[in-house]
Amino acid sequence: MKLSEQQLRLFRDFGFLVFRQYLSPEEIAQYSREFNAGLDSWLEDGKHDGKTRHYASLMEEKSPFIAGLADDPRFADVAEQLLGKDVLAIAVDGNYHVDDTLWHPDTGSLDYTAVKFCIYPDPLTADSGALRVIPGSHRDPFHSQISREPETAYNLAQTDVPAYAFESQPGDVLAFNVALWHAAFGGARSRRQGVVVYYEDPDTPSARTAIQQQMRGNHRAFASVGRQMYGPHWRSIDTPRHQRWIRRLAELDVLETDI
Ligand SMILES: O=C(O)CCC(=O)C(=O)O
Repeated sequence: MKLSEQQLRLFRDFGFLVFRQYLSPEEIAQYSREFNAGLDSWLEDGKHDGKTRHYASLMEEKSPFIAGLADDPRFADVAEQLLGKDVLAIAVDGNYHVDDTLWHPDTGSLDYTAVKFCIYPDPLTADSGALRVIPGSHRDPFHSQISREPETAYNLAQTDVPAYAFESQPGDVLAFNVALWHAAFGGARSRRQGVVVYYEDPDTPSARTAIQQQMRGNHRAFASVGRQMYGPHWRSIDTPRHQRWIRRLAELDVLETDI
């Protein structure tokens, strides 16, 4: 799939892009099944209590279709075009969210670029947990000026920060630059969100260092719940591009956890 000049420009200038009905109804039905199977398999009694946010990797054998989306040209080729270079697939995972997600970007460093595709398998509106993004907030100086405390900084409630709300139907996908500020409000307990994340394949020392630092944090998060980030299923996906990702992560010394 080839993005148009306008789509690339929209992503560059505003930091996000919406793809309506990117996954077919059949695909989203399979996505939905595997999502629950994957997330529930990381729960002690196999059922989410709706009380605390629950996160699980979807790179495992319980969710082969979802894990395979990282290799799907609709995601991998598009990520390469959005970032304008080779990318590395970093994570495919899911969340049962339970509370509002307050305003934040996903990275503390602008030394590398990355894109996150968000898949919400249930219909969402602005007030029932749709992802909100602040257009253009992925780049400095705007990026660094925004406050995590809009109440104090701007006398605005979190929900009143000016933003675009990604109101969605199952099958819609939003891709955003991970430096973009985002939030979500009013979702139901166990609101489902899946993501596919790619980092740029670093070709400068500063990008490489920033990615290595970020990856250590990613591995630590997995280790804290007794899991390995990249298990046998993920490592065994046998496409040339996937195997190149694995080799490159190893070369960058970020395939394994060092803790
Ligand atoms: O609550 C949400 O849907 C947003 C989650 C989030 O912050 C993210 O995907 O980075």
